[in-house]
Amino acid sequence: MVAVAIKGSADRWSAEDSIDELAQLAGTAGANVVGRFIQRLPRPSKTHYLGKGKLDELLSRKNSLNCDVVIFDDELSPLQQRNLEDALQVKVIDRAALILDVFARRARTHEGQLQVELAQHQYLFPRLAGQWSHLERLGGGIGTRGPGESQLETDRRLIRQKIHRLKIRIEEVRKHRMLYRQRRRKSGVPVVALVGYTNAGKSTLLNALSRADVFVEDKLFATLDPTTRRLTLPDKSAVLITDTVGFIRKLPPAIVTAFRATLEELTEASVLLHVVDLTLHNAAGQCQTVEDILADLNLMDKPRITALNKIDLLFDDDKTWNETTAISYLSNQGEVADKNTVFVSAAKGWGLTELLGLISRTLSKTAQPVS
Ligand SMILES: Nc1nc2c(ncn2[C@@H]2O[C@H](COP(=O)(O)OP(=O)(O)OP(=O)(O)O)[C@@H](O)[C@H]2O)c(=O)[nH]1
Ligand SMILES: [Mg+2]
Repeated sequence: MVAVAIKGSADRWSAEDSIDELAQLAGTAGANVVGRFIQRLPRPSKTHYLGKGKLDELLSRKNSLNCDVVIFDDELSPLQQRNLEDALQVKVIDRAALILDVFARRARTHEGQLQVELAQHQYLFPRLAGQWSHLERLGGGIGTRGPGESQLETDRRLIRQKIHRLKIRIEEVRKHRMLYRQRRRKSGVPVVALVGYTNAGKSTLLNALSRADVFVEDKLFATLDPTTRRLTLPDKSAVLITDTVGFIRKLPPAIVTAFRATLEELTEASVLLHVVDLTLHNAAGQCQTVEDILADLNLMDKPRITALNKIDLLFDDDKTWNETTAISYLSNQGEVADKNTVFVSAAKGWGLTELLGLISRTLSKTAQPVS
């Protein structure tokens, strides 16, 4: 695993946290991490990502560890990737490719698979050219317009056609979703959408709230497809809760584009329920990433509730903590003054009554135009 730590960056994520997460992603993709390597630089080098001296150091590390693949924590340009493969003589992949790999393993429904496939092809397309000239050079100075060139043209055309076909099929799925949402809107039942970093506990919370049986796992991107459940609030009104794909740092733009159909569920929601894993030392970094993605999706103006989750893990000492003592202890710490924030434990079912109450208060404040 290789990362560049940007000198003087205001990022809430340290390179160490980011590379830890990269290792977790690699584990989810089935790799066994044997080493980590970080260089502090003002910015990654345009040609080799790392500086020259560091690259030599990485080469000898790679040789002594005898690894099969080196994974970089940023999206590499085709040029950087080619140069790095030449220099290291090993397979080189980047964070985006790794995330795409995990998504591909996770996609279960037809819609999820289509979206992942589109993202993969869009990621691949600009990288094709680089790969062919790379192969040609490895082949050893064959003519400048050899068979590789025409093969490249054929490949590009095939990929372009494939992207076109995938877009048409996704558009059909999207229309279907749109019709479904229109019907939902007519019914006047408001929608609360769960958002948050991957592994924050969104699906567990949906299950706890609705006793639904959504797949939960301690792995990244357990959920890719939206699930919707109907709930009755304490004031007896009905509400729909949707759970969807989680966010991650440096989510590849190809994924955001390809998952538009899925992410549109968020646009329709009356309220966003942001689930945070409060127990991580980098919870603030994860929140920042979620904020950035919500801003990209133009969702900053949506009414928001924050559920600080997994609080049971903060109290796993001898003392017998229960829902009331744990929550009143945390509330008295006074760190969370925001009245739209609640402490919960989705796993233990703590704080759910308060959360439901907050949802119904927030909904009654947001006008619900029935169209
Ligand atoms: N101790 C504890 N574990 C929790 C709690 N909520 C969720 N978890 C665990 O956290 C892990 C992730 O939970 P999920 O519900 O799959 O998380 P998610 O946000 O849906 O994740 P993605 O679908 O991957 O984006 C699982 O192992 C859960 O059992 C909680 O309140 N307490
Ligand atoms: Mg989930």
